[in-house]
Amino acid sequence: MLSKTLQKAFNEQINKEQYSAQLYLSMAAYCESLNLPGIAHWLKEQQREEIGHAMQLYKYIIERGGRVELGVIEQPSLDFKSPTALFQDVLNHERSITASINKLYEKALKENDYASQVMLHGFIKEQVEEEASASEILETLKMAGEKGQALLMLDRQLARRGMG
Ligand code: OFO
Repeated sequence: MLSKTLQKAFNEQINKEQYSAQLYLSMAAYCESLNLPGIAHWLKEQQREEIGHAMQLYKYIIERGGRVELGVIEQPSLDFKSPTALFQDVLNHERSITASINKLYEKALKENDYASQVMLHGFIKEQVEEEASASEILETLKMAGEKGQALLMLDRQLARRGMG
């Protein structure tokens, strides 16, 4: 059985994952408005992944005899200034999620809750990938700039996410 402290922390993490999904969908909508359907597609795939993270936590709380308690999802930004600024925001956001997962893990360590520790290993690994992919796209945008051919090429490349 999950302790009340851990149950609260896992529920808070569900809310953060739901906010991540909301943020990436808002970012996708911004990219659609700039006629960048490939980047928008990448962000919509990201949104789906975030819902997946929330649902993994949902399932885990229930498996451990806990109670899922959903909260209000904060409104995301609507304007992101530029594609480069947007990916800087993605990277900053993922770093804040990594910090939050690490805090959750520390709580599981403190309580000697081994099952929660094992469950969180997947999330810790996932955060390495999340930060790496955001950082890679950000670096490409910084190098290639945001105008013309280079941006179009990146848009085409990101359109292929999830297509093997
Ligand atoms: Fe982006 O990894 Fe979940 O929030």
